[in-house]
Amino acid sequence: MYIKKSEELFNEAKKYIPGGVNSPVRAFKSVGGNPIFIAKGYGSKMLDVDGNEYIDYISSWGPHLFGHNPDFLKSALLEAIEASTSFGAPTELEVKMAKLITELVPSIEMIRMVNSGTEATMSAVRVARGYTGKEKFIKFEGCYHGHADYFLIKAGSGALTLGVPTSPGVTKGNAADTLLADYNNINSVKELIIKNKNEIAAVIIEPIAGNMGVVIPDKEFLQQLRNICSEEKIILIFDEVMTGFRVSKGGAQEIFGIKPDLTTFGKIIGAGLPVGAFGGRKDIMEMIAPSGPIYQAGTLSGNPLAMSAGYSALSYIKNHPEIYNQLEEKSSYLENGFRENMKKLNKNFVMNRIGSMMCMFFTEQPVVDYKSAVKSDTSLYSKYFHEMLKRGIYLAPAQFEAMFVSTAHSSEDMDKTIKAHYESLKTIL
Ligand code: HOZ
Repeated sequence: MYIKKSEELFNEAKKYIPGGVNSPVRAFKSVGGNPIFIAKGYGSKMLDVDGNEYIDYISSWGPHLFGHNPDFLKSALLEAIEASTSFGAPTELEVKMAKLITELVPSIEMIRMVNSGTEATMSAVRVARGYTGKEKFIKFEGCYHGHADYFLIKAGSGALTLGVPTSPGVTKGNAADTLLADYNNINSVKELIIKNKNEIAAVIIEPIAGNMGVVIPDKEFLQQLRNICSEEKIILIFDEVMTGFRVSKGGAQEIFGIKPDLTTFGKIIGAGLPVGAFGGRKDIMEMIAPSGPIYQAGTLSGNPLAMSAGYSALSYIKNHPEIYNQLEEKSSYLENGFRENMKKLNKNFVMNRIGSMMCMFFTEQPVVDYKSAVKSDTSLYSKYFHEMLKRGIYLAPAQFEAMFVSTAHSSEDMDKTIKAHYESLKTIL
């Protein structure tokens, strides 16, 4: 593998961009080595600037359900671009998009578009606070909800990977209103509620965690969370930035049959363009300006390019519900292949998978929360990552992330991946 141009670009980038990248995880800091710079993507593959081809399992961190650049997406974008890139005024497409999302996700009665998952989660918490008149909220250790100050406390994803789960720059005041519970542990939530009686506005959770690696919730845990929130008049927010439209048409809430009060979405509803949204109960959403007093705004919110891309992808999902069976088949094929490999190597590393999101942890003990996730041997993950990369398989350059399968992954891609997995493990163990 030859990566000279990537290396040169990275050196140049470091002079002008902090750490050479515009988002930390992609810098390869936790796995070592230099990031590869990407020239283009097509279907299940990406090509780097040095001409190396990879099977892509990052899928732009989730949104590429159909791989890179499916035809319907290209035509939608080309058509939209003819009509201008931005108006800062309402368009018909925004109405169609909002209506379509409310059809696909029944808990959403009204929705507001924003420009990223971070904006969606921070706005959802503001709305929950404004609606309830309370200030504190509960998040779970290892869950990541973007980079608003009050979320960067024991956060997952890059914050966890880079060893700064609680970031400098977050004020004590901000941190004081963020209460931390343990994932899959309802008693930890109950204790916080008792200690902070009538002070908690919201509980925010990734209903399937994807930012401490993939961690699957116990259905009973989610159900009890729903019940307590209703009893205590606390707004339950499902952060479905990763899981929305990926694990099923209606997200994790559909799989587990639980209705949150508010839901947040990210890049997937723009098919990879910069977009996010939050929505839910009408009585809560109507509190937002201009219909209510809680302020939230954005010039590029509902941007025509993002809406056009998103509408084409969500319409495709609506008209092709069979894609979720395809994703399940492909992902279970990969999982089984990986498990077979481990058997041959006498290893029983944890493979957490739900639909097309999965993750292998380098530990043999079940991974159900942050504390068990961090037991994974991350130095082994780094070696594994580089061995896979050498064999043309592009995984997340960090243990505490997910692997995303798309409908574009072919049987040939998957067999190549399973073979690379075996050879990589054999090399590093
Ligand atoms: N926060 C993203 C993963 N959960 C990574 C974003 C990126 O580097 O693009």
